[in-house]
Amino acid sequence: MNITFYCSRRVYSYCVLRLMYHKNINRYMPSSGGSMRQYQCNFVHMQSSTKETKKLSAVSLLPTKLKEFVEESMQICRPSNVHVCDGSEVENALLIDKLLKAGTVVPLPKYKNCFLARSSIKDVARVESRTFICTKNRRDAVNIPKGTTKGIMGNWMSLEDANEAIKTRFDGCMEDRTMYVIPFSMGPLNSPYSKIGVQLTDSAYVVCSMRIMTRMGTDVLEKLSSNEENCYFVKALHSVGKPISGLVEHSHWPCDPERTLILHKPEYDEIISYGSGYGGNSLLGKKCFALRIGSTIARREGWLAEHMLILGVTDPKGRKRYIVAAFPSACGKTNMAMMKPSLPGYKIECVGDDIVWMKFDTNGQLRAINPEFGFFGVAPGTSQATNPVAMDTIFENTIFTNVAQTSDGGVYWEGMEDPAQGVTINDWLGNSWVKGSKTPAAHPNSRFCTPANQCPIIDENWDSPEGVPIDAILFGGRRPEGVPLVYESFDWKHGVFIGASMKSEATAAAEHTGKIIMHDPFAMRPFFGYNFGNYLKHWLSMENIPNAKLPKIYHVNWFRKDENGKFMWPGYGENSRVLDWILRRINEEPNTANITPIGYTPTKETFNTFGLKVDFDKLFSVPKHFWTEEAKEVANFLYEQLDEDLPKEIEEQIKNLIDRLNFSK
Ligand code: GTP
Ligand code: SPV
Ligand code: MN
Repeated sequence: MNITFYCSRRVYSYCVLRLMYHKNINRYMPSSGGSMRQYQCNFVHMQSSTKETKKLSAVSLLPTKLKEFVEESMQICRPSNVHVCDGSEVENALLIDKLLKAGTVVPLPKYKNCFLARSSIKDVARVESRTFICTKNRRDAVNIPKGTTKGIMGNWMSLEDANEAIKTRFDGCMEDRTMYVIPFSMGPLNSPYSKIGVQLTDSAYVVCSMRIMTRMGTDVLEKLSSNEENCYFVKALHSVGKPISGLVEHSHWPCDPERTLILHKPEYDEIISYGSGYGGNSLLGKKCFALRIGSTIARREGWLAEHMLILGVTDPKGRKRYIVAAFPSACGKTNMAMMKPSLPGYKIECVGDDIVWMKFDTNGQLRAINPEFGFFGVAPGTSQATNPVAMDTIFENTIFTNVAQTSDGGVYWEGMEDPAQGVTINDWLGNSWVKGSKTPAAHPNSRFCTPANQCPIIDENWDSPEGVPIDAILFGGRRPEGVPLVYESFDWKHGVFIGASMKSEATAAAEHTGKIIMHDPFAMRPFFGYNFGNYLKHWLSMENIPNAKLPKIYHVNWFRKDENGKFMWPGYGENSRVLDWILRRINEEPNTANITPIGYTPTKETFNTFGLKVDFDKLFSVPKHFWTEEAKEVANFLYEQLDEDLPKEIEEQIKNLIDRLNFSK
């Protein structure tokens, strides 16, 4: 039997193995490979000697369930080509070459294997208003607000409307394009915490980015086909889209902003994303899978999928702890995860910077994995002074998007050290730019996409299938006023209430404009996959897990400002002082806390401000007037948004807070 394969080299070897398995063949003779997508080999069939010549595509050899998904999607999207990705270096090089030719990326010769992509100006961030959870019943997807209040915790769409929207958008959208089949794993392939997904996309940029952000390629295919009876994967269909007019505005970055739609069907574990090639809209393993679909799976299976960093912190005595921290988008997760501690004797190691999957194990220990494989981090503000570890990570094998470019083949963004004399800058749109210009050099949501294992302080257990043990959970946000640097919850229920009460200034990570302070419970407002009331109940239910050792819960705020509008706290590496106090609390050191109406705050004696010029009392003050208003506002928000969905435990927490404030001085 003589067979021609249309695939790349690693998929080819995978195909050969599968074919041998299925056709009961136990010997084959490879003939030399042709071009990238054409391989031939002669199979020697031991049962019969009949020779047949067949053209076979890599798709037909995929595990049945995956083959069906690909074929159904091919019928709808009608691509001119299908490419099953193997994740190899060779494949990546070919795709980068294609992107270079199309002008989607340009090389950055100053660094090793780095590229710069410039997106369409209409496609620069997540679009929350066009992101929907699609379920049979609305209340499964979103909480139902009181009366005419507009719900802000995600959008719902009926399955019928979703299917109609998909039909009108995807029909023939990949004509003249290649459909890439990306098999990927969120989490180490051999971890019980991990899950597999397959993304179909018509964007080579997305393939190259998914290769950095996830464990992608043949190993995943092999895992899927090793257990065909239980071949489970999350289905993710993505197209950058084609405008109705047929006119593609930027040929190097096709998209359809007018009709962009990001849909999730948690009852089917499906993601369908149309019209955008940027970030969380298109790298579907990230927010769509690991958080929205992930949180619904987590609820079903009794674990947590959260918008959190994970770091390991070792104190001067050599005691190591792991903590997780939930801050809204562009509020400091990557920076904290890679912190260079200012306190002597401390060591920080990075496990993850954006997403955590965690579960109480049979011993009641909370364990966490980072489901991702890379960092998709905010570029502006990253410098040797603020995040030297990131600076040591990102100048190799990195795809930058929407940063500025320097004439010596490098990159530039706001906050970064100035380039050498004589070096000129082109802004993210490609126009010549000088310091002091009214417009920024880099887009505020410009990002680097870089492999996690390049981080010089990556934790030795970051890839470990059993995850790392978690001892503390932090919540935080950008709160210019009233909110102390750090406080600790009284107990688990109070901690859940603190998570529910989170607020933060809007950032450029999504389409919100202005510095309005928005509610962002658990830093998950844009990422809930199901009813926020049920999400709170799920968090509260962790108390009922037999022998669960519930970690302490904290709220932190690096962004409090003084009367002149200046940050009161230096932040970044100095945040290690907050960790120092948290570790004292975990280690149950005596006399470490003052009781305030909102929780425990540090005592002056046990919070290390040595060498810093900060006003401790101001930094930790809990102004009664501010907090009385805050409590009222939060109560109002929770009652109005959640109405019938508000858990009674949270209602009790609201009352307790108001009581404590009333009785306080
Ligand atoms: P996403 O990737 O969108 O989820 O963002 P993130 O939470 O990882 O935020 P990131 O660490 O990228 O920080 C976003 C911005 O906040 C950057 O411009 C940082 O320079 C700034 N930032 C981070 N930590 C601090 C801090 O401690 N103090 C101050 N003032 N700014 C900070
Ligand atoms: C965020 O917005 O929280 C991000 C960037 O981490 S994106 O991948 O676009 O969601
Ligand atoms: Mn994020």
